[in-house]
Amino acid sequence: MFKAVDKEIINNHNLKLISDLNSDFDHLRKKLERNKVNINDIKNKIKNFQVAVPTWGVGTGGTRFARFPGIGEPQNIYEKIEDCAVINDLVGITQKVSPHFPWDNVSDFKELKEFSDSFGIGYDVVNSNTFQDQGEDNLSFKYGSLTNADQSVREKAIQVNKEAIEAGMTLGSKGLTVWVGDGGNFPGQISFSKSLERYIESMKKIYSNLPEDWKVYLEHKPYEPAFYSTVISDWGTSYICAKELGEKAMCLVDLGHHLPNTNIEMIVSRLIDLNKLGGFHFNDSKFGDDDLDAGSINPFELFLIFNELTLANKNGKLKEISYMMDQSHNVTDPIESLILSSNEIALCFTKSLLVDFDLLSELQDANDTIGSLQLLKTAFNTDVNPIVSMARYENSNAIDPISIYRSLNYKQNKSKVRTSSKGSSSGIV
Ligand code: RM4
Ligand code: MN
Ligand code: MN
Repeated sequence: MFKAVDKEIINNHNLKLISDLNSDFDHLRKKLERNKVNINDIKNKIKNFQVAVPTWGVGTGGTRFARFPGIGEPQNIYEKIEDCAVINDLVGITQKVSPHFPWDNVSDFKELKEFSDSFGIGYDVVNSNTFQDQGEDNLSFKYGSLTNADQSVREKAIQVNKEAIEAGMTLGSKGLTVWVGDGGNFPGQISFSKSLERYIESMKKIYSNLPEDWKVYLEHKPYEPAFYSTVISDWGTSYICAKELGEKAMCLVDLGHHLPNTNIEMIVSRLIDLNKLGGFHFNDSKFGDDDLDAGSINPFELFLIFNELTLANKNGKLKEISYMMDQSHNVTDPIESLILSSNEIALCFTKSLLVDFDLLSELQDANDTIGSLQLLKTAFNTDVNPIVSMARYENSNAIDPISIYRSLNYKQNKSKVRTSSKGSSSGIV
């Protein structure tokens, strides 16, 4: 901690803001007390909250049309870790990163772990990439990876996942997320039935390579890159596969992986009740898998998701959940986006802690529709910034992370030592 951002700079900045924060916090404390809500209990929960940063998220993303590189952007996993450490030194709730393989492959993972340890950065769930070709052989993922008609291509995709598990073991991860781009672009292109069968067969082989204390997270997505059908298209398919695989297999909900207007909070509730909710990829979207910053478009939805989680936790139904962001930053400095997004996520979690779920249950049973909605809206409309900022302050992080970050001129300085990537090739990351 505080290798990427000097602690003194944070302290000096905080000194200028603490008096205003104290009075805002006190005002909110009194307000919440009227509803018998103890602000310090909530603050302590926020101080312990964590959400992982995707390593691919600190690189500048692109669209299908072009990629416009940002200045001083990281070129390899070491530089990505440096950027992630800047974020964490400022916000403190992003102590882990979620790496992507083979994108983040290195020759010596022990050395990488020592490097990230020195920045106070650990590893959350690892991700495998079988959605683009790799290696010199002729085994292409063009027509699918784990579900490809050709067994040798399937074996190659299984091998990519095994290698991701091995890398993750050295790095201290405890899980693997599998998202496949497999599917079809045209009616008749693939057999729905055979591809699902092959997926399960391939996943069983990956599953058998999981260490005892690991989980595998299955990520569904309705379209893209396949536009007519995807093999793991929705949470129901994901659930069926997770169930078939066994206890270590869980479902992962990427918020952007739903068609517009899907009720994601209800999916979350269902997966909790079915004991198969394993993790999240937080982001936001207007149309589909836009990978926009969490909470930027529909913060109410994010709040409603946390509402389900907080309720389930209260009822003893919630197991360990991996919270991760999955965003692509095309027009912003990724560091700023990830700081803001982690804050949005923490804010929505905080607001969910304000809800009186016993009262909500009474209102629901009394068919008091407006009363129920009002209860949720009151929590959602409460400005809980003083709680989240105070949690950061008490954890020795920044009260106002973005303004400190801007004062550092970090990317300008990095651009002098980092080689710049040219070109405008397309791509999501
Ligand atoms: C996919 C999916 C995966 C992510 C890749 C980069 O759409 O969300 O989780 O690893 O993008
Ligand atoms: Mn995702
Ligand atoms: Mn995605």
